Amino acid sequence: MWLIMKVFLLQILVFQLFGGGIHCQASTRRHTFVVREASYTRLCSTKKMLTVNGQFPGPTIYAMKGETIIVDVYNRGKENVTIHWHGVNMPRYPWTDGPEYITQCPIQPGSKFSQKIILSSEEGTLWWHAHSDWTRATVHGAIIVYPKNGTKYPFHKPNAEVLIILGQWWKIDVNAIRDKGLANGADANASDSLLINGQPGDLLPCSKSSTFKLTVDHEKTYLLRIINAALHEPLFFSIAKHKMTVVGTDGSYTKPLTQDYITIFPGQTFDVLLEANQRPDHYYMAAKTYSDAPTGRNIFDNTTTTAIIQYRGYYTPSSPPFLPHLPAFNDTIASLQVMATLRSLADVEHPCNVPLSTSTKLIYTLSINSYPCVNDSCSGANGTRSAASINNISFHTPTVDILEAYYYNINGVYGDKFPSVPPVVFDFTAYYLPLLYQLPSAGTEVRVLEYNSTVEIVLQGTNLVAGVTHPMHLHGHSFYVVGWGFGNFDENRDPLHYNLVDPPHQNTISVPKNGWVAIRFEASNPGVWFMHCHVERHLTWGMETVFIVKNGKHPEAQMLPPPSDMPPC
Ligand SMILES: *[C@@H]1O[C@H](CO)[C@@H](O)[C@H](O)[C@H]1NC(C)=O
Ligand SMILES: *[C@@H]1O[C@H](CO)[C@@H](O)[C@H](O)[C@H]1NC(C)=O
Ligand SMILES: *[C@@H]1O[C@H](CO)[C@@H](O)[C@H](O)[C@H]1NC(C)=O
Ligand SMILES: *[C@@H]1O[C@H](CO)[C@@H](O)[C@H](O)[C@H]1NC(C)=O
Ligand SMILES: *[C@@H]1O[C@H](CO)[C@@H](O)[C@H](O)[C@H]1NC(C)=O
Ligand SMILES: *[C@@H]1O[C@H](CO)[C@@H](O)[C@H](O)[C@H]1NC(C)=O
Ligand SMILES: *[C@@H]1O[C@H](CO)[C@@H](O)[C@H](O)[C@H]1NC(C)=O
Ligand SMILES: *[C@@H]1O[C@H](CO)[C@@H](O)[C@H](O)[C@H]1NC(C)=O
Ligand SMILES: *[C@@H]1O[C@H](CO)[C@@H](O)[C@H](O)[C@H]1NC(C)=O
Ligand SMILES: [Cu+2]
Repeated sequence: MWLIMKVFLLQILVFQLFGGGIHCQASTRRHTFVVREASYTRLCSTKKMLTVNGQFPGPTIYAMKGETIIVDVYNRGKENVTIHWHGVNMPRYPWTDGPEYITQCPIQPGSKFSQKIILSSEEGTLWWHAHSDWTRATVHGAIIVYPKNGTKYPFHKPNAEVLIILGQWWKIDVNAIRDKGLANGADANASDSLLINGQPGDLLPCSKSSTFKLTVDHEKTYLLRIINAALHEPLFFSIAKHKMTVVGTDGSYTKPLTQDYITIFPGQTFDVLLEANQRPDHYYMAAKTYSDAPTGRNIFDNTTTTAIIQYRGYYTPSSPPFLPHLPAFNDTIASLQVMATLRSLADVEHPCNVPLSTSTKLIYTLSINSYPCVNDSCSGANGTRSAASINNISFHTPTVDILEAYYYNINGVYGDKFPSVPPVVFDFTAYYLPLLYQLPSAGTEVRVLEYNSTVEIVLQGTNLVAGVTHPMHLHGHSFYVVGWGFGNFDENRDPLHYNLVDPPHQNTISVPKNGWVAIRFEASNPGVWFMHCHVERHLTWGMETVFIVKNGKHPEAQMLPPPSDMPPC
């Protein structure tokens, strides 16, 4: 009798837990993110670091195209934090996009913010990360967006899917490194190792048993969802004796592109198909840094991180496993190979909507800069303090977020005079440049865009201080990459060679060292949207700016009202 009673009670409980839940699970999914400290051991030493739910890399969010997900973010750490959904366009809802002091004030220790992730046209691999100081080194994870019910991948369904998150590991607290760099004006110290799924791999000390292993079956196909979550380093990635076929990037499908290696810049994602079609054995997948700064100013992590692909079956494995060939650390041409050949799918189900003409043309220069220090006492180049700018404005982060300042008409937080062209036109990529140009001006200027304007931005690298590559990331809009080249953009000649047929659709694009990239998008998402270099130290130095996209006339073309629990400043 007692037993029957218990079973009966249990049934009621089960009914409430699952039966009750189904109703709301159909349209929304809800996650809990608890940001808190946890101890992690890598490279023979242990440190405390911020994590989400004690996981590193953090939890994966699974979704279907077009869904809205709610994440209840609890800050149980000791520092301010914000979370950004990287590559999610958040239509009409910048409120929970995440960049600190741009769209919100930080979630302070002990408080909570319920964030919406509003998916629309994105499909593929995206990710989420902290968007406050350098916390994203450890606070990040994947967002996987599956095709809607009734639609499928534009390629043969893989036998399995594997997440590959690339990262960087410092033995000490990353924010201590950031603070020290800010204090003495120096470039940050290189990390102690690169990571694949949180692990340095067995070429590094104390890492053998924890190396990430992927077991594969011969003749099966695997979809690798690769994310570069490293703070600073562009990465070459390859798999020994296997080809990879790129089928998507940044939450958008591409024409299949078969490669021996890919270069993945910070912030970017790639979906690649791996066919396990080699002799059953053990093979390394490996990643190492691409770094092209001038000799003497080239501080980068020179380690190689590995994981193992292990065929199932009975055989005597090669020892050690085969290591893939990766380009030389400074091979700029190799680093651009995928970018040079990547094309969007541009078919009936995945149309290419690149604006064929543009109403707003902007030219933005990306520069490393320097501020003089008394008696050349700083630790940057020639005793200066390192800085960075867009159109010579080194962004000064306000203490009230720009979104609320805009929405509530709070004066004095930002100006709307961001220049649409460089204030001084010079030979941007010349070998020798006047030292006078190295000094930036500082400010909190935004560029206001009319609703539905068609925008072209030419991102022009300069050779000030050090011409290096800059992976530029735009919030709120994915863009089409219509052209790129080395040297200075030529407004008469270069547009003739634009790809307006099947340009890739991305949210992060690397502007080559001493070169340029042209992107186009329709400013159809009203709100406040950050654009910045995804090399974290360049962001810290000021290589960032903001777009305000105005409301359109129709109510459906206007920003939605804020949630009631916006974190206070
Ligand atoms: C999608 O289809 C699956 C199985 O066919 C079903 O379980 C699920 O509820 C559907 N999801 C939505 C959002 O319609
Ligand atoms: C950076 O590295 C140098 C040399 O190894 C070391 O002396 C310095 O303390 C490091 N700085 C930080 C912030 O770790
Ligand atoms: C990187 O490391 C390798 C061996 O570990 C060394 O031979 C090479 O000189 C290093 N390169 C740079 C640019 O530091
Ligand atoms: C790359 O670095 C090596 C030294 O490590 C140097 O000899 C070579 O010229 C560099 N290549 C380029 C393209 O800068
Ligand atoms: C700068 O150098 C001069 C001459 O050596 C010295 O007199 C002065 O105190 C220094 N200033 C600072 C701020 O260190
Ligand atoms: C940037 O602005 C500063 C301060 O006004 C000026 O000294 C510098 O020459 C400018 N540089 C460029 C490249 O416009
Ligand atoms: C936005 O622009 C497109 C053309 O690019 C046009 O078809 C559409 O009607 C416009 N939408 C609104 C709301 O103005
Ligand atoms: C450092 O100073 C020297 C001498 O004035 C100059 O030639 C060089 O370009 C400077 N380097 C940087 C990065 O400013
Ligand atoms: C945390 O955020 C609040 C609100 O913006 C701010 O007043 C405070 O200075 C921040 N704390 C730190 C350590 O930055
Ligand atoms: Cu940069």
